[in-house]
Amino acid sequence: MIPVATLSTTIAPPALDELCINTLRFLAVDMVQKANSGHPGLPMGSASMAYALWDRSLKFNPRDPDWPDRDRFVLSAGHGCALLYALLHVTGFDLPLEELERFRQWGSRTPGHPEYGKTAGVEATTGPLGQGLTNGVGMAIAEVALAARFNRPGHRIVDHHTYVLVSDGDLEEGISSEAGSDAGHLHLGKLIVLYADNHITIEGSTELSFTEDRIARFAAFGWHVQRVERSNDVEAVALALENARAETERPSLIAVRTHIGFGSPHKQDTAAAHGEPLGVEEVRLTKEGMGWPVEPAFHIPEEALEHFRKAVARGNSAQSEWELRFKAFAQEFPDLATEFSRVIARQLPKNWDDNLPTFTAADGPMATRIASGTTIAVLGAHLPEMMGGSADLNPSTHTNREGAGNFEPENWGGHNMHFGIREHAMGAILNGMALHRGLIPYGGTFLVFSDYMRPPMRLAAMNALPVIYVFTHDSIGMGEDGPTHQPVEQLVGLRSIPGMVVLRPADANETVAAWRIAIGRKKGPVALILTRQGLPVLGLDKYPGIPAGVPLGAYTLADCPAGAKPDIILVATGSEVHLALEGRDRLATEGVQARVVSMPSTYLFAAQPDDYREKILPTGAPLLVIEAGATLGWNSYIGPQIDVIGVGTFGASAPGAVVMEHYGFTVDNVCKQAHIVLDRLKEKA
Ligand SMILES: Cc1ncc(C[n+]2csc(CCOP(=O)(O)OP(=O)(O)O)c2C)c(N)n1
Repeated sequence: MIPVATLSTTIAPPALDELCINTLRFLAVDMVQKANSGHPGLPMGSASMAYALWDRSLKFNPRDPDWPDRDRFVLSAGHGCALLYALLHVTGFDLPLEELERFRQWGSRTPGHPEYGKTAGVEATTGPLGQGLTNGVGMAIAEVALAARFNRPGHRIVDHHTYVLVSDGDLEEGISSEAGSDAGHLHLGKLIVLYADNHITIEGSTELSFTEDRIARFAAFGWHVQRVERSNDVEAVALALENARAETERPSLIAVRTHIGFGSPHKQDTAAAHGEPLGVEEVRLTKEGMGWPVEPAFHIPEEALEHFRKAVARGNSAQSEWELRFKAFAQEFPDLATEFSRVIARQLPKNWDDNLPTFTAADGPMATRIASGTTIAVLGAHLPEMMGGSADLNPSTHTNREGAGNFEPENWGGHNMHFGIREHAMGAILNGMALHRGLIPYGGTFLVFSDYMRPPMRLAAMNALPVIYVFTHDSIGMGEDGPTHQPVEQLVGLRSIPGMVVLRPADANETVAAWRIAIGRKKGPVALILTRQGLPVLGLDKYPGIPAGVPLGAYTLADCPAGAKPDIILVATGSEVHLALEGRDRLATEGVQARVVSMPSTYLFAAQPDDYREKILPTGAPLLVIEAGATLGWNSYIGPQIDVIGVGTFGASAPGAVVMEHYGFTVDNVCKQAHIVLDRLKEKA
C-alpha cells in the first residue's frame, strides 16, 4: 500500500450547502424522470463534490463562458450530464429551466450527453468514457504552453486550472492509462481530477471487473493522490482541492468515495441507480426521505438559487480583474497582447502562407511525407501556435520541426510534442488542445494506426475541431513491414466520418496545397494521407492547375487533346496518380484518349456544385478508379462503365514496389482494365 492522504472532517455541511447540493440532486432526478431516460445515480452521488468545486474554487463567468482565462471543467463521465446542466442553470449560464425540462428531447440544449457547441459552458463533448479525461490533459498542456508563450514577469495572463470529473468507467478504459502516464510524465501540475469512486458500474459492483488499486496506479504515474472518505464532507473535498492546487509539480487525483443514487432508499449503491429513472414512487420516497418537497418537480429553493447566482458577480469580478491585468500587459507588450487575442480567436496572421515551398520535377522523386515535413517547417515559422508531433514516429512521419524545441517540463515553450506510443491518447489530447484554443494542434502516426485513435477522431469531427492528422505510410506501397503495417481499409474508414476532410495528395506540390487547406480549415479536422515512398514531382510549369485544383477535391490534371471527348477517365488519388498519367500516355499510343483526374479529397469534391462535378466526371463517362486501398468507398460511382483498381485483401510482406505490382498497380494493368471497361461498353452498345 502506498501512503495516501485521506481527508475527513467532522464538519457537518451548513444547512445552505446541503440545500444547494440537494437542489442539484433533485434537478437531476427530475430531469431524468421527466425524460424517462438518463442517469440519475452519478449526479446524486457526485453533486456534493461538484458543489465543493463550483462553489469554492472554480473560476468561471456564467455571463462569458468563453473568457480565455477561465478554469476548464470537463465532465468526463458524460452520462452524468444532468448534474452539469443543473450546475449551469443554477449558476446563471444561458440555460433556462425549460431546457432542463426538455432533457434529452429533440432540439434541446440538454442532449443525452454533453455536446460542445450546443450548450454554453460545456467545454467538451463527452460520453465515450476516457475521452474527457484525456481532453483535460490536452487542455492542461495548452494552458502551460500558452503561459510559456505569453506570460511575462509580473504578468500572468494565462493562469488557470483544468478540472475533470471521472467515473470508474473512465479509469477502466485503457486510454486513461495513456493519459495518466503522459500527464504524470509532463508534470501537469494544474490538472486536477475528481474521481467518483462509487464502486458501481452498469453490470454491478466494480468487484466484478475492476479491482486494482486505482490510487496506487496514478501515484505510479507520478500523480499527487488524495482520498476523501465521504463525498458529503464538502470541507474535506474543498481542502483536497486546495492541496491539489498547492501541488504545482504533479497532476492530482482526488478519489472521493461517493454513493451512486445517494438518498434513494432502494437504489443507492446499486447499479439500478445508474442508467434509468428512479421511478415515480422511488422519487417520492427519496424526496420525502431527504426532506424535499415532492411537488413541484424542478423545485429550486430561493435561498439556494440566490447563493448559486453569486457565481455571476464572482465571475464578472474575476474576469474584470483579469481584463485589467490584460490591459496592463497590453500596454507593456502590445504585440504579444494582439498575438494572444489572435490565436484565441483562431485567426491566422496576414501572409501566413507566404514562402510556402514550390517543388519542381527535378526535386523528385520525393515522398509526400518529406514534402509535408518541409511545409511544416515553413508554416511553423509563420504560425507559432502550431504544436504537434507524433506517437514516437517523428523520424518517419516528419512531424518534428527542427529548432522548435521539445515540449517538456523544462521547456513549456517547445513546439515538438512526444506523445509516446499512445495513439489513442494523442488523438484525445489534440482535441483538448483544440478545445482550449490558442494552438493549432497536429499529430502523426502511420495510417494503419489511425485505427488506434479513431474514437477521438470521430469526436474531433463531431465537435468541428481544427485538428490536423499527419498519416504516413499510406498504402501497401509502404512495403516490407507487411500486412500489419499496410493500410487498406483505413482510407474509406476515415472518409466515412462525417465532417472529416481526408486529403491524399499525389505529389509534393499537392501536399503543400493540402497543408494550406488544413491550416485554413477552422471548423473540422483534416487528415493528410502521405506516402513513405518517393514519387515524381508534378512541376507547376507542366501542371499549373494544382494549387487551384486541390481545394476543389478533384480536378483534371491531364486531359485528352483540346476539344476531344475522353474515351475514358482515369481517376486516381495519391501515389496512383502517377500510374494514371503513365497509363494515359500508353493508352494514347493504343488509340484510346484518356483524361486523368486527380482526386485528393472525395469530401471536398462532393461539396462542389453539380456543374463542376459534371465537368470533371461527366455522367456516363467510362471511369477507371485507381487507389491503393479498399474499393468500397467508390461504390457510389459504380456502374457498368466503371471499374476500380484497388486493394481487396490485407496486403503482403515484400518491397513496396513488388507489392504494388502484384496488386495490379502497373501501367500494363491500368491499360488492360481500361480496355476491359471500354470493351464491356462496346458489347452493351
Ligand atoms: C467507451 C465507452 N464504453 C461504454 C460506454 C457505456 N457506458 C456508459 S456508463 C458506463 C459505465 C458506468 O459505470 P461508471 O463509469 O462507474 O459510472 P456510474 O455507474 O458511476 O454512473 C458504460 C459502460 C461508454 N459510455 N463509453
